[in-house]
Amino acid sequence: MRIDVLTLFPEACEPFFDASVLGRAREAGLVTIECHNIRDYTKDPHRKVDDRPFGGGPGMVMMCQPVLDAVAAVEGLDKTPATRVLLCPQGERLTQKVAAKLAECDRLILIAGHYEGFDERIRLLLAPREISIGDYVLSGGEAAAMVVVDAVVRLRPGALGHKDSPLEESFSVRSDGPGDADTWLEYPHYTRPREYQGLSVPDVLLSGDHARVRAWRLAEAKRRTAQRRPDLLRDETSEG
Ligand code: 6GU
Repeated sequence: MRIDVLTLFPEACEPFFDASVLGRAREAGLVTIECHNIRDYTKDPHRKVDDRPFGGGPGMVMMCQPVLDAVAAVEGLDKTPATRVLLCPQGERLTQKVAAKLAECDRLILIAGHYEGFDERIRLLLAPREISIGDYVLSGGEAAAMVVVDAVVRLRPGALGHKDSPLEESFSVRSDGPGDADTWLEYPHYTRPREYQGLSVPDVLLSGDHARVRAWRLAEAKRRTAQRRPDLLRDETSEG
């Protein structure tokens, strides 16, 4: 898989892509991640990438030319057709299902904006998939791009050491999950020591009885989901 990230702040993204699971996936050749500075593609003598909005109002708007030329140039670096993703608060909410869909792509181009937003013609000309990571405002799309890359790459075969681990987690798509969401929150975990400040590990986890352990974990996952995220138990088709 190849991922190109277009941003005004590649230096903010690069260290994140070098660490942990992502860093190992890159070293293992499972994914190629390249960051590109949109400012490198401006034709403006002052290297401008943003301008004031027509009609007035606060903030600045990302201009068409630098973004569109950057996308064209970066797409041309590799003949594999790319799925274009624009990070913006108006986009579709990132969920595990969306991440799983993106993880099926051979190539992604993520476009992270800054300032008030993108000139609307960028949307019209690129017809990108638009993704938001939640209902809050970030100063720019960089953090969102990092979130998307992390959520996607860890789903690629071989990215996690233990083959089954993505399936066991919260928000993973599971056949035994509730409704269309197919998700439970994760059950509680314990590691050594058996007792810490008077708090003991539940006996069932020390029993060596794998069937009992599985049943306990499933019951705990359901209990947590009902308590903390009842919205996940609702069938998606019944939502307004
Ligand atoms: Cl993708 N961008 C910005 N600027 N803010 C956000 C977001 C993206 N997702 C949630 N908030």
